[in-house]
Amino acid sequence: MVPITINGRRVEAEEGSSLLEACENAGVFIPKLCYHPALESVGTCRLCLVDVKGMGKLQPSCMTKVASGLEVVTENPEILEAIRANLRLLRSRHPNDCMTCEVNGRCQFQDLLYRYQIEDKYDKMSRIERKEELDLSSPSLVRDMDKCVLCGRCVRVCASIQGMNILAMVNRGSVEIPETVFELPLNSTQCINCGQCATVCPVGAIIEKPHIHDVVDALKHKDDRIIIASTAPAVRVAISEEFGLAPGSISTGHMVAALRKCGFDKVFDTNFTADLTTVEEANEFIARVKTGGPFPMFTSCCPAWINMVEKLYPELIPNISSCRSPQAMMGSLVKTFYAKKIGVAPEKIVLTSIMPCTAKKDEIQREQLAGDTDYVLTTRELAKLFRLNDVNFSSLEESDFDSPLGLSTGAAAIFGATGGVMESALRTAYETITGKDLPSVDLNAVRGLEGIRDAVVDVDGLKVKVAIANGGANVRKLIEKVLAKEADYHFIEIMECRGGCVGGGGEPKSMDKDILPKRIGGIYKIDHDMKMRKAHQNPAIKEIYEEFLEKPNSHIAHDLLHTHYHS
Ligand code: HC1
Ligand code: SF4
Repeated sequence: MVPITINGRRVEAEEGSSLLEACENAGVFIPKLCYHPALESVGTCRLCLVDVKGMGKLQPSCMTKVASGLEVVTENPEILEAIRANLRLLRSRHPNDCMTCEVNGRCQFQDLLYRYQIEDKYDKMSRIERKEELDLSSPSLVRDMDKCVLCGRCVRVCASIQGMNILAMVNRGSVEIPETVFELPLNSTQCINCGQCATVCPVGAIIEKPHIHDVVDALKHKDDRIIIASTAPAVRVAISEEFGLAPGSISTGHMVAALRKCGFDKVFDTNFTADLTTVEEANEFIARVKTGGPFPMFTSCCPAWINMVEKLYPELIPNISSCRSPQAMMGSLVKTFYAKKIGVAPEKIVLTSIMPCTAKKDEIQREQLAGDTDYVLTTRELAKLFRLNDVNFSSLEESDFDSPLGLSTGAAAIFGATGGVMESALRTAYETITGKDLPSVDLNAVRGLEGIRDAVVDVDGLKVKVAIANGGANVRKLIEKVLAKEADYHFIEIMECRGGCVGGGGEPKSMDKDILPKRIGGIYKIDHDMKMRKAHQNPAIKEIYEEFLEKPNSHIAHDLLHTHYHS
């Protein structure tokens, strides 16, 4: 740490870190649009300008490094005028439909316009004068480049974190906007629908394809239909941030209560089917061990990963576990097992899945799964639904999930964090193979936030080599190694988003650089505090096998819980 002066106040800051971070750590507001803590800084929006003594003209603080003795001013008339001029320019090309925009009230640009009082007399555009075509082609995302503020965050996240390079800045008159290759509709590119571009977008230029309006409509006009929600492992933690709670806080009971308040007839838990996935997947792995492969076996629950394999690495299709994702298993069980159990036609059930993920919107439209899950709301959309219903989130009395698809173990909770699907599968595979209790339930070797991790797990003398990758660019690195035969793993967990589902493309937008470890902390706490921490011990899972599914990998289990892939 070195001493610097910010607005006449002496503070300590980390040498070599950015001045922007030093100012924010000191509680000094810095306006910004192109800066994002997860991305490399580029200094293009010219909003984070500061006056550094001895440096002449104003400097972008995101690109200026902290050095001992630096004297910085963040507010003076010259800085203010420069910021306002840059905002006015952006404002002049921005549409005027904030009132009905999907990110109204959650927009970093809107906040800045308000803070700096940039009036609309500079507005030259209305919705009628659309400049760029609205891209509705993707099942997961909507691109409205009229709303783009040219920050380039989507381009950087897609290239450097996801390793996909779907978007690039191209010239459009006097400005550069993010475009797809050959300006193709998003769905005609190799986009994997991960939605990371939407999570870093400071405005509404890239958003999840909204299902919220359909869900609101279904809840309003129920008729004789049963409206069901099912919630993913990662949502119960991240939803807290939308209601002012500390990142990492666990809101399971409040979330369930809020869903009931919105009018859902039943609230099921995707964690239940995460346990089911574990049992099916562990048994599939054991079967592969017995029959010699093919190895490595890859997990299959991340739909962006499935998209990546089908589009870029089709030769790996035989290696992907045939298990449907927990979301898809819930869909098929609700429309078969549950519909039968309550004596209702499947068409009379509307199932909404609440996911931290945009690719899950794509997944429900896959040919084999179509019709099972009706809608997918992201965590962001869920928060919007709660606000629309005047839910006073934290003051609600906590509620529990409904049975029979609502009971889960700690092993399901950790599906929401990178390494969790692997850890859960290993807990079950170990005990199924050896018939013995695991020496320790916590398999710390597979936890962490590094992009690629590996471990050797001793299963009664059988050395199982496992690997875990999170974040598309890391995934691609690991896959290239596997394809080059430089790695001989037996089992690999893949999550396309950094941190796993807690960092999904549908999660609340966050400018907290430690957001992933905070959310992951909440996920492991849920597991740690549970009595049942192994999927195969879940009594509701045992029951559904006895009553309906017979045994893991049975014929009916294959029909309802497994799937196939195509290039
Ligand atoms: Fe995930 Fe999964 S853990 S994919 O990360 O296997 O989205 O949370 O719901 O389906 O259960 C996401 C999270 C989620 C599935 C489960
Ligand atoms: Fe890139 Fe993912 Fe956005 Fe597609 S969804 S453009 S792959 S960041």
